Amino acid sequence: MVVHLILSSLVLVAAAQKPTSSPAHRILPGWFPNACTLVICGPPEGGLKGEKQDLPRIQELWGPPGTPPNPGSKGDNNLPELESLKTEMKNLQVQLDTLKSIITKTQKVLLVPNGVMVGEKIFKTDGSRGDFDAAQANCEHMGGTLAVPRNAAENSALHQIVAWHNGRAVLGINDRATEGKFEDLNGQVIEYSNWAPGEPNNVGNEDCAEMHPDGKWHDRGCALEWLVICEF
Ligand SMILES: [Ca+2]
Ligand SMILES: [Ca+2]
Repeated sequence: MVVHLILSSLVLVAAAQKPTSSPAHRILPGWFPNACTLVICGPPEGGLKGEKQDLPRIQELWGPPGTPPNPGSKGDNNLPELESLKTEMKNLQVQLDTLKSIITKTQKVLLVPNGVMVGEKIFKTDGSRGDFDAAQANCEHMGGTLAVPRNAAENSALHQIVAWHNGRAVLGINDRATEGKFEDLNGQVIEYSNWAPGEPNNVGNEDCAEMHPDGKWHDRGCALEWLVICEF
């Protein structure tokens, strides 16, 4: 009799837990509310989606497994466009720098009207005077350098300013390093000169140069005082 009662109870419990077609959210008799069920599924027949069918495409783009993409692979299709953008940005930066330079020069010419423009260079003076080192320091303070004519046109432009002042102006050249070799302020031997006849003669150790009102150059001692003309 006891055995019969136990078997009957098991049959009732099993019947209560039999799955039905009822909605999943319905709490079935004998189930615990808020309990969880773990469902483990095997891979679908034919493999996971994108596993096998996408492999050739991936290998086409990136090469065989275990190898990094190379510059010639189809995965680098964006590289030429990227390089093109970089080049374009560099060109824009150059144009911007040029524009800034022109604006800066224009502002300086407006601030100091006693200037002459020749090519992309501007010679100007604020009327100050000084020896070679003071003149260079003054020009640097204004954002320029001491005037150095590089060709006949520049010499003519500088000559105009010197003639207006009817004086002598110091040039941004000297032969302090090597006697007889006149260099610009960057240490480069000058390629253009307009020395007066018999100059430079280094009389009494003359290592600097001045422009006379006739536009000709003379070497002179660097401690003399001249009209300061800067170039920008
Ligand atoms: Ca000399
Ligand atoms: Ca001389």
